[in-house]
Amino acid sequence: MGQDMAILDILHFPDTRLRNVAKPVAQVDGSVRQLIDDMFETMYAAPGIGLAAVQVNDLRRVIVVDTSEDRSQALALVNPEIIAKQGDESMDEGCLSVPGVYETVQRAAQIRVRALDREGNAIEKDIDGLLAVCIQHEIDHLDGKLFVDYLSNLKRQRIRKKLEKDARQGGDKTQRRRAI
Ligand code: GNR
Ligand code: NI
Repeated sequence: MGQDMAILDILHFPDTRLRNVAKPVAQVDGSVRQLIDDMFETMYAAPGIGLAAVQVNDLRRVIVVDTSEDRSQALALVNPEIIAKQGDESMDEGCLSVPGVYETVQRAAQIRVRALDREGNAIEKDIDGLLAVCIQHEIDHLDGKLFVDYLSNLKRQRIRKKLEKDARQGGDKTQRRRAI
């Protein structure tokens, strides 16, 4: 019965579908687990350290992350919520939906996250470092927000023009690098 995994197409800024706000998942069923598995395959293939369902044009509140070097820390979060945050952290960020662009963004340094896992169990975790930054970046995607929204209008406009040019030239050429 198990369906094969699939690599999904990732939307690129300034695609307006990246501005959609995802809807809560009512039940973690087989179709949600299939989405999670496809998202992991897509994220690892890219390669990236996180992926939100909105990036593959699915409007369910689902994210996957793995900031390990050896793909040993896979974490899927359904309906993730940040219930507490503390401190500030500046990090260079990239995004699979904004290929080839890396800019510094300031976010909370430590977060407490509440979510459902792949089995539908409620979990709560204290998280810091790169994983905390990544989860904040992914939850932003579920709310239609991109890391370029934290930059100046001028910078964002330059990035938009560059990506529109890349798209015209049929370029996915900048994407094959881990966006960290
Ligand atoms: O692969 C990714 N790397 C990354 C680096 C710093 C901060 C956030 C990220 S997430 C990004 C993958 C992605 O676009 N997820 O939405
Ligand atoms: Ni992203």
